[in-house]
Amino acid sequence: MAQHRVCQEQDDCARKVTLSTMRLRVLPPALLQDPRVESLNLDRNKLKHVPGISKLGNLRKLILSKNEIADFPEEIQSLVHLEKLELNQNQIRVIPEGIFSYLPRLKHLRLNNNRLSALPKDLATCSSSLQYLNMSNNLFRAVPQSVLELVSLQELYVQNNSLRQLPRELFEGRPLKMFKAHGNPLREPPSEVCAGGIQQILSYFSQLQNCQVEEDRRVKTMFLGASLAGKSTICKSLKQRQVVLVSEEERTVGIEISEFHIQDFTFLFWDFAGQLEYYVTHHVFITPQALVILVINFQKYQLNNDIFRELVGFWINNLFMRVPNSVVLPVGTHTDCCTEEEVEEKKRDIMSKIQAMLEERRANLTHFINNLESSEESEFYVDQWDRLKEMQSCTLTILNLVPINCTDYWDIKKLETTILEHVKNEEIFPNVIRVLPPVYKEVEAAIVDIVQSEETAEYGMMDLNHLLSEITHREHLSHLGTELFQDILRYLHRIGLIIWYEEIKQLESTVFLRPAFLITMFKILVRYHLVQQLENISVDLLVGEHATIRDQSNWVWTFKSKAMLCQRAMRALVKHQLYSEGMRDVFEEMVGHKAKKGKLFSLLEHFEICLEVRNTKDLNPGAREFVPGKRWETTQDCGEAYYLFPTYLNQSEEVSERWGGDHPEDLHIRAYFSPEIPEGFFQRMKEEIKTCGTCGHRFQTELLLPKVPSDMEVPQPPPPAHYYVTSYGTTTFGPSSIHINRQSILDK
Ligand SMILES: Nc1nc2c(ncn2[C@@H]2O[C@H](COP(=O)(O)OP(=O)(O)OP(=O)(O)O)[C@@H](O)[C@H]2O)c(=O)[nH]1
Ligand SMILES: [Mg+2]
Repeated sequence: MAQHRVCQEQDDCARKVTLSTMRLRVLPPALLQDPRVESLNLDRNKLKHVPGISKLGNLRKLILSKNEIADFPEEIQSLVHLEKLELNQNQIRVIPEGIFSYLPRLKHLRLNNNRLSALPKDLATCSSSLQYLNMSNNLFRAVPQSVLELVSLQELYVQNNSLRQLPRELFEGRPLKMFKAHGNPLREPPSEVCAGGIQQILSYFSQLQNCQVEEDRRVKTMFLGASLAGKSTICKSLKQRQVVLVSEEERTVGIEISEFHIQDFTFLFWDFAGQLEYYVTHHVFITPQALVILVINFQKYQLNNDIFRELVGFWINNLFMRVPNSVVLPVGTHTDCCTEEEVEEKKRDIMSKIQAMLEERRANLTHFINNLESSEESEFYVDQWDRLKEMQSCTLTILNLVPINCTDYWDIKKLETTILEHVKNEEIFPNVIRVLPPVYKEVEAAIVDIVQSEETAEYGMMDLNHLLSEITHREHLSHLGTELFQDILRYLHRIGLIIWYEEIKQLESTVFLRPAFLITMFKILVRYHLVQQLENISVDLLVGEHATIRDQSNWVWTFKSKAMLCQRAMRALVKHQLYSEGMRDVFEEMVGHKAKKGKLFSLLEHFEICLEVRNTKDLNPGAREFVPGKRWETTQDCGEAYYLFPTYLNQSEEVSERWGGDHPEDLHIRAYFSPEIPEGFFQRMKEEIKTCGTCGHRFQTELLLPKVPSDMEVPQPPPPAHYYVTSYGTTTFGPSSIHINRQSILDK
């Protein structure tokens, strides 16, 4: 039956056979009768064994990916001409000795996504041929010796294993061009160094040579949770070693950063504001490998799902999205306002609901992975599949909830002891200890010194070269080269001590020595009561921006109704803040003017907090109604740059008035394009959407967006594209993707 689907090509006598996705459990006997086959693709079947494969002695390429192989097929040793072997996505635990020594031509070997913890010694016999090795997503605790002997390797993938150390030999004397190691508990070199690429790793090892290595024990600790939970109270009390009562009026604005030491551990506390308005900028600063202290007010907590979602579930979901492998310590505060029984009950309830969330996520991921795997067109979803698999491999570690009364120092002390116990536990925090060459610490100390110096401006923003020259003025660092300096900066950026966005063109030569300054900048524009801030702009400031009172009321109206701020309004808001905080000289650099974009705008756009809108009139709800299929007149560019803050788009009355209220069966899609709308996106959106990937329903969609008139002949749209929309997650359209937040599809 399978034979008619066998695609056989005669290509210069080389025979290729493709038998993918055919649910094969055994090899078709006919296949084994043709020893001329040189390329055999058997991926995505249900094979457990491949008896008889040795008959295909001319095979150069054998693909057995995504099957159910648990025992390595020993017959492969007979395939002496093999150049490419792919056994990824199986369940192989062991590869016996004496296979690879028969495969002297092997160039390409994929073993990723198995259960391997070791490789056979004789893999080294492929040393002159093997160029590509993928051993990612396995259980390796160390790089096998035989891999170190593969001197021809050009690409090596070891990500998502349990590696703690990478041997220096791995990077020396071989033409390695591509190396990936993320998702390992690396301490030597630390993963922040590995993320910098092969050059940075090499530089790290050369620095380590001939010097005393130092161990750095540092934990970035993020305090998350709703407002009034007690985050700042805990932070301050831990730091000051006494109960510090924060008043109810003293809400944290943005994020506050402080340093704290317990024994030889350094904690960088990031105290996040819990008020809703700040949530949009938090993601910029929520970084992996941190300890997350999730603070829950037990006085407010009730045993119902809504409260759970608000005080706990929301944050857990955020962590899933941003840093799915973090360690979370839930802390229940205000226990003095509850009875002992209540505390126990709430603790049990929270822990079991979090576990249920983890379980649901696991089940969802499995469900989506199975859907993709059984899809007829699964080859289109390789990227999504990889992403889902990666998500499946990492999950939050939830520590046991600690109930405390913040007004009692003994409870604060108890929390401190618990935190220390956890960070000392290598199973939970394998990354806390990092082995560093002394120069890393020296540069860090020099930077801390510069930050504290009176000559350094309050905002701590410095040009890259200026910073280097400041550092090299110090005698012991006078030989520091640019490259090593940048490597160390990259490391300090990743651990959160400084901020250097080298990937943003406009900011590549700017180092923020005080991350808090950026938070100050963000919170001027992303904060509660922004309307009042706009209304309170003084006449002097308005005059400075050549604006009138009428302009000001327009700004307020545009902001309230369209969530947009024009550049002058933003300048006035920022000016007020920076001038009052004595940072006048940095104003122009941050906000720019009509002709030049300021650094603040580059940042806000980079983190997708706002979007520049040039054609604001197009978004005017007063525009005449669009009739599908008809052309629509665009308006002229209005001159001044406007910025749209999607997070403030919460006034829906005007839209409801014109378009009617929302209906539960509406399909809600939020499409977010950055930097521009992908070519042909709307043409494709108007085509038939075939099937929902989750429920299997067929449905159609029509996008209510106008055609922009064009004088030129409009080319015919491409033939209908088929794509899937799943009930959550990201759906890919060509090179771009849209994220679907919520939808309800009825089969009509
Ligand atoms: N009785 C009692 N009061 C507490 C406890 N923990 C915190 N508080 C009080 O609760 C209020 C809020 O505490 P904060 O530490 O400011 O809360 P937060 O989580 O930092 O809030 P945001 O900064 O708005 O996100 C303060 O008035 C604290 O004194 C506690 O365990 N018992
Ligand atoms: Mg606070």
